This record gives sequence, C-alpha cells and structure tokens, in this order.
Amino acid sequence: MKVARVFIGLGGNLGDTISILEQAIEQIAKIARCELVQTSSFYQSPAWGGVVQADFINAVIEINTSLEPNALLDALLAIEKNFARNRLNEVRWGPRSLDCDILLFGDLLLDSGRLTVPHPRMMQRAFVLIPLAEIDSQLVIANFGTVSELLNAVSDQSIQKLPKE
Ligand code: A4P
Ligand code: MG
Repeated sequence: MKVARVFIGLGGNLGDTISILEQAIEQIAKIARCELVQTSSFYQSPAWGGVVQADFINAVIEINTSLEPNALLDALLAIEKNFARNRLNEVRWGPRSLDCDILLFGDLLLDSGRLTVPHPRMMQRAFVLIPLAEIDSQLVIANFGTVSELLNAVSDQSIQKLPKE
C-alpha cells in the first residue's frame, strides 16, 4: 500500500484548547496505519471568517499514512467527537472545541463533495500557512506554489506563536 505524506490542520476555541490539541495529536498518532512525523508550534490568532468569538489556537501536524483519504477523514471526525464537538449546534466558521482539516494528502487533487484536498481555504489563512511553513516552507501546493510564496499574501493577519510548554 502506498504511503502518503499528509498535513493536518488542527484548531479550536472552546474549552482548554492547548490540552485538547495535545490530546488530539496523541490520538491521531494512534490511528492504525498512521505515523506522526512532526508537530508545529501552537499559534494563537483572532477568529478568521467574521464571526465574533474567542481567539483560536491552531497547529499543523505531518503524518505518514497508508489509509485512503476517506478513511483518514472518518478517523479524524471520530476524534473531533471525542472532544464534545457537536456539529448540529454549529454555525459556519463559528466556535468549536476541535476542528481537524486535511490540508494536503500527498500530491492528490480531490473534490468529492465530502472531501476537498488541498483544503480550499488554506491558502488564505495565516493560521495554516505559518505552522505549515515551520514544518516545510518549500512544500508545493498544486496550482498555488510553495508555502513560503503564499505567506506574503497573509502577512497582514495577526498571529502569535505560543511558547512551548
Ligand atoms: N471536508 C471537505 N474537505 C475537507 C478537508 N480537506 N478536511 C468536509 C476536512 N474536512 C473536509 O468541515 C465540514 C465538512 O467538510 C467535513 O465533515 C468534511 O466532510 P468543517 O471543518 O466543519 O467546515 P469546513 O467547511 O471545512 O470549513 P473550514 O473552512 O474548515 O472552516 P471551519 O472549520 O468552519 O472554521 N479562525 C482561526 N484563527 N483559526 C481557526 O481554526 N476556524 C474556524 C472554523 C473559523 N475561524 C478560525 C478557525
Ligand atoms: Mg474545517
């Protein structure tokens, strides 16, 4: 089975987010056929998307996996549920305890309705690009260029790197 290099964006702004992100990363590392490779620093930023709410904390992780994209999404949605995420009560771009987005899945281009990869909004978000650049700034996002090139377009977004605990 082919192993893909996959990047996952994690974020939240409800509850003890740092602890939730740390536990979520531990749980992702334990998914069958997944290996955790790298974890970025954690970053705090004002909420993107126009809903008035608490700041978010975000991170990006790199994993290697031989899972199919849909199977990985299922596993991530199950982990979101472990942190009391209830999608029925949510507004789009509103508060959440844990959000797991598949940013890149190898060099796969996918738009299946259920899953869009690369994540269609990652190029506009400093809270994705900055932690991703920490892991690999020369990573290429198909049709968009390298992470490092994309950073210029989000340089007006305020974001703060949190000290390692
Ligand atoms: N889905 C499609 N593609 C993907 C993918 N690549 N990865 C589908 C994960 N899921 C994907 O996800 C809803 C459904 O999208 C999933 O069930 C899956 O079938 P979602 O995460 O609730 O919403 P979304 O449509 O992916 O929206 P998006 O753009 O991720 O925004 P959210 O999650 O609504 O935004 N501000 C800061 N600073 N930091 C944040 O983390 N997050 C939000 C929440 C708003 N503002 C923020 C942040
Ligand atoms: Mg999302």
